[in-house]
Amino acid sequence: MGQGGSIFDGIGGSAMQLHVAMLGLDAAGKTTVLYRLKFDQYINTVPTIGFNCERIRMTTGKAKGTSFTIWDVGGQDKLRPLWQAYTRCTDGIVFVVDSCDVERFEEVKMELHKTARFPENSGVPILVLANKQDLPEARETSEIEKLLALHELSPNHLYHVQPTCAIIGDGLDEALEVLYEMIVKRRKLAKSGKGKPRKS
Ligand SMILES: Nc1nc2c(ncn2[C@@H]2O[C@H](COP(=O)(O)OP(=O)(O)OP(=O)(O)O)[C@@H](O)[C@H]2O)c(=O)[nH]1
Ligand SMILES: [Mg+2]
Repeated sequence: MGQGGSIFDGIGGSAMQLHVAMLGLDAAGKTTVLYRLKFDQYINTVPTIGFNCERIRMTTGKAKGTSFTIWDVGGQDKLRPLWQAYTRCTDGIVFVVDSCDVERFEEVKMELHKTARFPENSGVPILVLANKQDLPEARETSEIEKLLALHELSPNHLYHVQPTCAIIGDGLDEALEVLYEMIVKRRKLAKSGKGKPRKS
């Protein structure tokens, strides 16, 4: 959860500190996303064994001034049992998907729903990055949303699917803006004690 103070500090304001776990199968593009956001350039990656962590400060839009601390966790199957530890007490989950890797969509779906079902992740907003949209065989976001059965997520999860290309950074700023909005919406709903709509 955000560092310091009550979880409601900064609602509608500009100085929130948000913690986000970035998950997804190996080679989906998580580390490329992280370094693109942090350094505003393409950085060649190697498979992550363990995790990378960077703080990204938003400089434009509604989220201006907000800092996202993003934990990018290795996606190889032997590392996936670690995911649960990184999603504990996060404000949001970013799930990166290789939009071309059709053979593994079923595996992505299983891992995503497993993560969403952890009791500590109940109601945590989920941002799906439909990455590698620069490649001709990339599936569209509407198809990915359907194949991952996002409508089957518990109704208390806000979610959004964003098309991205981490190599050049397309869609990433917009994605964080939507994540910010979902987190703010969740907090406002929690504060008012009202039910939670499912889509951003
Ligand atoms: N064409 C294309 N390639 C991408 C994109 N994003 C990442 N890649 C490539 O995909 C490969 C894997 O990227 P990584 O960022 O290392 O993947 P990862 O999800 O961190 O993988 P693990 O650390 O093993 O979990 C690299 O060769 C990247 O250059 C993209 O948007 N388009
Ligand atoms: Mg990585």
